[in-house]
Amino acid sequence: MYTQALNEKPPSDTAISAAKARPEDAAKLARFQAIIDAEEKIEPNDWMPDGYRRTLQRQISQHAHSEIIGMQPEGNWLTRAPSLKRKAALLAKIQDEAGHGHYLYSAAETLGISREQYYEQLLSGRAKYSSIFNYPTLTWADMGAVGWLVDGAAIMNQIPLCRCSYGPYARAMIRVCKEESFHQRQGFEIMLTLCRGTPAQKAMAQDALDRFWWPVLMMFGPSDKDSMHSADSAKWKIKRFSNDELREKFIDATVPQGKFLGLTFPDPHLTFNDTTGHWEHGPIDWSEFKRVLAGDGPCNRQRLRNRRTSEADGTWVREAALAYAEKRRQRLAAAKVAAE
Ligand code: BYC
Repeated sequence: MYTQALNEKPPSDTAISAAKARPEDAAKLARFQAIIDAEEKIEPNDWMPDGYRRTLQRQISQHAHSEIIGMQPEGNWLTRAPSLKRKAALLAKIQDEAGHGHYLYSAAETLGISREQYYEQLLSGRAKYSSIFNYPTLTWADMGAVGWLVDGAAIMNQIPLCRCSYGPYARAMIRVCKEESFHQRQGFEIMLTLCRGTPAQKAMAQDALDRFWWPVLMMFGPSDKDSMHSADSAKWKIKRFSNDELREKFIDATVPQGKFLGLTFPDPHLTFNDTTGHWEHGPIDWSEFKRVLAGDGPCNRQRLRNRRTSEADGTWVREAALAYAEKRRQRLAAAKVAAE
């Protein structure tokens, strides 16, 4: 999607240390910030401060990893979907997520790190991916909860990213958001069907909400006071809303949907504040969030193990594709020589 040939060679480590040692050129910085303040896009070959580049490399690649790892909890239910229609929709959703991962890796590559290097960061356990995908999907209702809540949270976070200052990321997000909104609807529709079904089906939907609600709220990241990257990201118009603002918007949008389903949120403190017009929630267990980020969530090890196995199992496919491309190149070159 983005032409790598346009990119400058990534700087060597020595060049990076030299750049760190000298203060950024004040005039360049001022011009860069003026472009951002004028709501214009920064493009891959434009000058950008190291911090802006690093923030985007980190965020976009984490986002890509989340899409790819996020295929696993749903893949778990593909062979057990309750009907052909449900299976087809779930399969399409999972394939969309693979596509999102690829757009995002392409966008991240424009920042001077190759896709293979990003993969390596993920497989070695150095890169983060969204905490939510370290929770198990225990019942079919979890497919409803993931679509309704996880994709619902993803849309809330990603719609503002369509206006992110970095062109390739913003453009990738437009298509991703369109597809996420179909995902959210298919999830809600699964929940609606279960909630209108037998008491056992409704109980299954309630159980899925009980297990996913708090981890979904954590998807938006630490509270604003603990969010170390937010100030820079807001200044650079990567983030348009803070973590807490997006969490609040999500709760405001989702609580009426849950009430429509006839479900109860697992938060005794959840109350509507008539003065502010917002729902207020109880305390989030940030120790759980930290545990999951540190690699000790219910499924962290399994998710990475599966990813590493897939990468190893796919080696022969990549090698075969490269060998075929090389043979084809040689055949075409030979045919050209023969024709001359
Ligand atoms: N999980 O300073 P903060 C999807 C980390 S895919 C893990 O607030 P920032 C889907 C954060 O990285 C959804 N880590 O950071 C796919 C940082 O650590 P590092 C994925 C988290 O970046 C398949 C530290 O905590 N969406 O929807 O300003 C199926 C401090 O945080 C999390 C995206 O990736 C977390 N939840 O803000 C279905 C969206 N939260 O990196 C659905 C793009 C925070 O310094 N990303 N951390 O080691 C963003 O918008 C921002 O990166 C975040 C965090 C709001 C997530």
